[in-house]
Amino acid sequence: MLPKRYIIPLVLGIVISLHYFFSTPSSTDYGRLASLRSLQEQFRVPSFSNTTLTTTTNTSTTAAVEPYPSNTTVFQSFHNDTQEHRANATFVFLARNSDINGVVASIQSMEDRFNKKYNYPWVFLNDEPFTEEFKRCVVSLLSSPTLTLPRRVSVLTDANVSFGLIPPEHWNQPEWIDEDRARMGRQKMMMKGIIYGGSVPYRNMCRFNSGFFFKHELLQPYRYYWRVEPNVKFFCDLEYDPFLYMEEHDKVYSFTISLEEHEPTVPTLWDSVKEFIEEYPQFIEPQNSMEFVSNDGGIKYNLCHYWSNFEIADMNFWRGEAYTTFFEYLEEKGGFYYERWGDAPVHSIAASLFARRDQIHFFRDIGYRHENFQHCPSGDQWSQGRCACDPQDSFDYTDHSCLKRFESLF
Ligand SMILES: Nc1nc2c(ncn2[C@@H]2O[C@H](COP(=O)(O)OP(=O)(O)O)[C@@H](O)[C@H]2O)c(=O)[nH]1
Ligand SMILES: [Mg+2]
Repeated sequence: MLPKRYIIPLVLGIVISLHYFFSTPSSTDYGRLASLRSLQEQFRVPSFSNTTLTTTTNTSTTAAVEPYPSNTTVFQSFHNDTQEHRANATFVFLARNSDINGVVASIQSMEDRFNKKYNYPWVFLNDEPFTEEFKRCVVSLLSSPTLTLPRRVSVLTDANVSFGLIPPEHWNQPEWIDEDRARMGRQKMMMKGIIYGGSVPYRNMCRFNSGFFFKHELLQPYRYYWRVEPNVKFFCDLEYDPFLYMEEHDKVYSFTISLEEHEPTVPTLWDSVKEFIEEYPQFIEPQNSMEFVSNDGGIKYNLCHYWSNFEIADMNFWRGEAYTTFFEYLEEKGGFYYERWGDAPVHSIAASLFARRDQIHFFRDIGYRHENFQHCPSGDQWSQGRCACDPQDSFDYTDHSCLKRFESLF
């Protein structure tokens, strides 16, 4: 008979051993649950209980980041990182909760044609908190075995999806804007039938995309981004990494479609640009591409811009001194609200003035559609990319395209 005093330690020992044995991966359900719980803690994986998605808050930031409120959630998704060298890059998706169907369609298209092989992360931004439903939808889509290869659901690596809230001061119309003047501007534009002419949220969005998105906490770790919008289509397989292309060829900005802006949205933008050039000549790149945005050496704006709903670009360019000074200069003019300055002309003018012309790239092989225009590759690029678009239906050399002007730079 075992003496009584040995019984309790013995029982305790057996219990501890059993827990250890069953907690190791690939044993029983009990083990799966225990190791899943520790993974969740380690990687902040969302836990699904019945129909509720519970999330954890990401408070980790990199150095020199503004102290934003803890407003972001980060999920580790189930991607398998197969590529050896990847760029420091992410997708950026600004969206409203109500955009969810269009968001799903765009993610599906991007994953299918490119990202299933590369597994770059996704960052979603919103001026309102994303709903649990929005997040659940996106997270489950990005970890769905039906979306891409089954391997992706089982291997946990460093690709992730994160959801961030935009700080109000980066989004809302600033206090110092004269609202009476802004209202008059909106009314004038509405009378002219200009698209989004009466919308304040649209103006917030344009200003945010011009000067703030790259300051968001969730984008601090990254250098390159690919902007994606709801309901866009990627028509062709992409067999190489455009982020790496940007990095290896020293590109800072790229596009697929370029066109002319509605003049009434930017009546005084070019005056401000000219003032800026006079005040800060040191920021103008000697090998600039002024001819893309002006037909007369800078006297007038020709309205050409790169369509910014598609952008693959280098955030260091936006974070640099030239663009920071430029954006602040434009911001002070109030034109984002008194007029309706778009992020597309603002980005395009900056890229034309502060970057070398050879640092701007036309991704001819990326088939892309955002209503109402598309770029469809042709010839070998069309067949090799298995493009699902009509090469005859491409905006490239139509009347209001600026592609010819871009090509004439070289
Ligand atoms: N969170 C948020 N996103 C917005 C808002 N307005 C526009 N967006 C996003 O900004 C991008 C551009 O808006 P969109 O409606 O597509 O404008 P369009 O492409 O110029 O017609 C899209 O990704 C939208 O989801 C808004 O008020 N809040
Ligand atoms: Mg859009």
